[in-house]
Amino acid sequence: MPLTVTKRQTTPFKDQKAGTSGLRKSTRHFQQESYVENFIQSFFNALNEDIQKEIGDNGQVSLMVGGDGRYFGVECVGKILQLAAANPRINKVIVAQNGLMSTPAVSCCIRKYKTFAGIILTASHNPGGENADFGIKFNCSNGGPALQHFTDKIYNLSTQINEYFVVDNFSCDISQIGEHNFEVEGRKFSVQIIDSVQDYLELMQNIFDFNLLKDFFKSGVKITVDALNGVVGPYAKRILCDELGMPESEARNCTPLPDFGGFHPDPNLTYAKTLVDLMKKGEHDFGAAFDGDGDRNMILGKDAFFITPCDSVAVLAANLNLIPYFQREGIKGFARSMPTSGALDLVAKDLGMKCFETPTGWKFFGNLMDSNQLSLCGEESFGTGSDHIREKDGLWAVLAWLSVLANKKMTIRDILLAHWNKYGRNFFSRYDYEECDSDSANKVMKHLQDLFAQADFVGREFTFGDKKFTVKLADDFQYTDPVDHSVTTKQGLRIVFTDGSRVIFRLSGTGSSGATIRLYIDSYENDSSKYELDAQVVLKPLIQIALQISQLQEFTGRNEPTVIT
Ligand code: VG1
Ligand code: CO
Repeated sequence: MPLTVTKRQTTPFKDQKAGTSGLRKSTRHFQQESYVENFIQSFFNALNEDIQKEIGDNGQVSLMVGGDGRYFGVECVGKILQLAAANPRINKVIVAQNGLMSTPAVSCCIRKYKTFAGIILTASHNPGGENADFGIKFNCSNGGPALQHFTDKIYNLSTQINEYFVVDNFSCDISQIGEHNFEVEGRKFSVQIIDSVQDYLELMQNIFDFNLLKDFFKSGVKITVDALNGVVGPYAKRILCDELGMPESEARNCTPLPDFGGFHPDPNLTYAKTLVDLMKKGEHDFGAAFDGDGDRNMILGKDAFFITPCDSVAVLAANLNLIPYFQREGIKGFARSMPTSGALDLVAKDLGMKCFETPTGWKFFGNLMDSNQLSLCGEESFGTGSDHIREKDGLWAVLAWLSVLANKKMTIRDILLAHWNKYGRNFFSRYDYEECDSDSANKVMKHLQDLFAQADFVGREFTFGDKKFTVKLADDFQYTDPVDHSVTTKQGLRIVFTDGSRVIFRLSGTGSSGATIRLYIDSYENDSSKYELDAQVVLKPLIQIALQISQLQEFTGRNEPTVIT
């Protein structure tokens, strides 16, 4: 049957505005008629302008499409193919086999196959399924998340859209690797199905010393991972089991499922509890969990010794020279998101390197990497990564940690103790108050802004028990990108005290309903007798003062956070 383009009338949705990382809504919301079509067509309309600018009148480009396997993903790939086939500016779409591709693998493949852009079908660490969340995220030709000016453009176009173009009878079997060729109204269009696990494996082989890692696995060390039924499972099995020799039985929940088997695929101490409980038994030396789309990681040592993501990136920074990729490429600089603790800054200072402080969200690291100023970066939200791609990378972080362990021949706990003894320890915790009602969450933020505006707030003293804190700075974090000079405002209300301790309040930009308030607490300690204390005990005065200043409990009626990290 000949393939022809149909123009279809539509009316705009008013809510297609991307948050911290793409558009996230309930699956049912995405399933509304024309919802996906409108959003993808708006993306194509924005993209076509860029193609015109960069390649000219007859320019055609290719597109990468993958997703984390959650419910509605395969159906959505089908819709994207029908719309892409109708767009004369796109001559090829590369899709991972069965549409399954981790976020880091999409970034890797955009760079490897040199596609003009990419679409990732994921709501990342949000639960999946018919009654949970779905998400769509756009990436650029550098492999990184689209920048604000581009997502703003898509949003503006989505508020005015009145038509989209589809090839109704277009279909393609995405389970078979290979190239499928089509002709749409006399124009050639192809769909290439790739094995992204192989592509990602090759990238990792180029970064790490696989022989060293194989020997490490043979040495008797017990390693286990839990993919929470997210998309990283097949990558973990192939790399850790087939290549490096980890027993299959240690690759837990490694089959991607549309509802993640009921897990909330967020690798933290609350939602990855089964791994935490397993590690507490003391039978394993190393445990790691990943989120739904495989860009986050949580790393635990023996007896569930927890490495905060802030410490994780700092320890890796101090040991990067052990990894072949960095021996070859050199170390260009470091970066962390503003709420992430200052542990990384201390290593940077020691090495004489720069450490950038960016707003929350991986998209802010891309320009720094593209301009050769950044090699390693991290976020407190279990994100660690390097300039090998332009997304955070959970499995990369695991291989980086295993490389450090294989070289140092020390336990995770001893590595951390040695690190704190050299640099001091940044105690860090994050309290998440999920699904607060939006009005009360806004009231908390407004209350803080009003306080910050008072002339005498700086200098004010707060006490809890015998601890006294004096406000040194209170502001709404703002960032000027050193490369493109774009300014991003309202990135978190922070109070910095005279001793360097910080408390930060932010509203999450990845939720699909209500509001999540995040409270971040960071405090530096260089009294070595305190390094092994529990962070919750050490930070208690600061946490109580943060709650007192913000009146968070009074405004929201919430006495306890949903998640403590
Ligand atoms: C959260 C994290 C942020 C992370 C983002 C995307 O955003 O705090 O650090 O980059 O999720 O991660 P927010 O706005 O909810 O605080 V993922 O794994 O969802 O792509
Ligand atoms: Co994620």
